[in-house]
Amino acid sequence: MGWGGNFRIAWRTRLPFNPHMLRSLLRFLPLVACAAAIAAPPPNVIVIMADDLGYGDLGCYGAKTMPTPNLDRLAAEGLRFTSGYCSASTCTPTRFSLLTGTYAFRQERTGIAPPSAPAIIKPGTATVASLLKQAGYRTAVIGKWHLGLGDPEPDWNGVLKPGPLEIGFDHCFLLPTTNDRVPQVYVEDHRVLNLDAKDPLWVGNQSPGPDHPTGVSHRATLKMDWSHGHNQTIHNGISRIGFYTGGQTARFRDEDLADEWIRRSNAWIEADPQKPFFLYFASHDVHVPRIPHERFQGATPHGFRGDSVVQLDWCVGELMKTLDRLGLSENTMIVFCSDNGPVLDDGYKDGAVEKLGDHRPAGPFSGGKYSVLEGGTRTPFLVRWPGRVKPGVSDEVVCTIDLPASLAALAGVSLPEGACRDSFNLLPALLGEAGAMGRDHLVQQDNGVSGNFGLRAGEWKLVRQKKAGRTQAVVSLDKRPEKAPLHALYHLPSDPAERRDVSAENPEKLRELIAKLDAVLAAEGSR
Ligand code: NG6
Ligand code: CA
Repeated sequence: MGWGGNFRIAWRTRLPFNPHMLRSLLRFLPLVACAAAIAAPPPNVIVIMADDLGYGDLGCYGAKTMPTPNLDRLAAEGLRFTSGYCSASTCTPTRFSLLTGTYAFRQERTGIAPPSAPAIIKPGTATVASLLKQAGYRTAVIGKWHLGLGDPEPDWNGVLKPGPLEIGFDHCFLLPTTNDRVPQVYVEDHRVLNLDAKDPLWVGNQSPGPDHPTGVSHRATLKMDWSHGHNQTIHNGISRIGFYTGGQTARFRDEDLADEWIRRSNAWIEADPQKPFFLYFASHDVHVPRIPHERFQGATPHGFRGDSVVQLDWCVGELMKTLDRLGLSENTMIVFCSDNGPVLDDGYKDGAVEKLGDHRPAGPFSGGKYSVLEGGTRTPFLVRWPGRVKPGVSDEVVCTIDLPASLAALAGVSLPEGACRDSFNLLPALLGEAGAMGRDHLVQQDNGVSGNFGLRAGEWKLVRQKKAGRTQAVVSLDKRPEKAPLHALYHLPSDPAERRDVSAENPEKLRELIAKLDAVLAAEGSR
């Protein structure tokens, strides 16, 4: 399937109306209908990526005390995947793979990016954005980037290049890193927005001087206390990772991030709703520091972590409203996913641990953010396209890394040689077509530094620790007290929580999966 540029030009051409034309049109209606079916305009695509959202965090995935009506509606009107994954259990590697379609462990320095990281995806790399742009789409990324800017480092007061615009996006409006890291400014296209040249922005990893207030020196003044790390420069009463000074007119308030990104997304969609578009909406919810807008504070019994889920749900609802208002809902494919599994205390004392109650952020799974157990990467995954996708639930294995190949297929673009090396075209499975299959295997990585891996293959899951004897889920939701062996094998249908290592009973399966994992890790690509 696919729609070429010519169709789109024909589709956009408006003919002057007259009665003679109407008569001819009626006479040839069957033919016209047939042609219209062939020349259906390519769908718009919105990929909404949540941050640190777990499998169990939404109503449609079983949460009882997180009101998520908009996401539940999205699920009810689309396909809800029970084996939808991101490719890593931290942000930067998942986002790298979402865009490039290549496993992050294949490229150096794709772990969590520091504030002054250079652009991690090199200009010229084929990405989901460049492929759709090639098919005639307008392309934008709005939200959290966390894939580095500039080369060899960001020029905060100058032109921030390379970045998204050099890998296929026409427009970007970004939080450059992640909001617990400095600086709290927006980057629009190639520049920091609202920067006053008389007050340059300085960003560094050493304190600029002994008088510079930090989360340590001014701890009593903070509006949210830190629990580990996150105790350097203070902005908006919250201390962060890293140091910065200046750029006062450019700084945002954490409470306003979601509103601003929705405003910007709506404006960008509305600017040219006739042309097909691809929007990558990268929410910061529910990453730390969790500072939802005042109107969402207290929305759940779970403190700011729960309230941030509600804010995220509001964002999804606003995007859906915009599509409805512009008459675009029917022909827009929305993919909703997360960048890694859940975490409770990720460096701030925001009540996530104390106010958890009976809520299970990772649903039935073990582990969470930073872990290669299922909770680290098995996350909410929804696809809605009313004109095309029949509502339902799918148990097929799909992953965010498959979006480049699948969306390229949707737009009728072929992948360049050597590009998107681990991205499978799963379009039929993503659209819920009868008999369509998902992946038969998927490698799950953590931040990429520890060298732990998971391999999901059918009903089986192999977990490989870099070193035997380490606890399985470092800093994770349910840090396991037991020491993990080098390899463990789990049978997911009977043991979704990966508690019973069945490798002794299944030596052949174990050998097969170890060999498969080794082969994927050693190969140039797995597509
Ligand atoms: C860790 C941070 C954590 C979070 C994570 C990145 C500390 C102690 N922990 O290093 O708070 O920022 O990096 O999260 O600093 S991610 O979702 O963007 O990958
Ligand atoms: Ca994340």
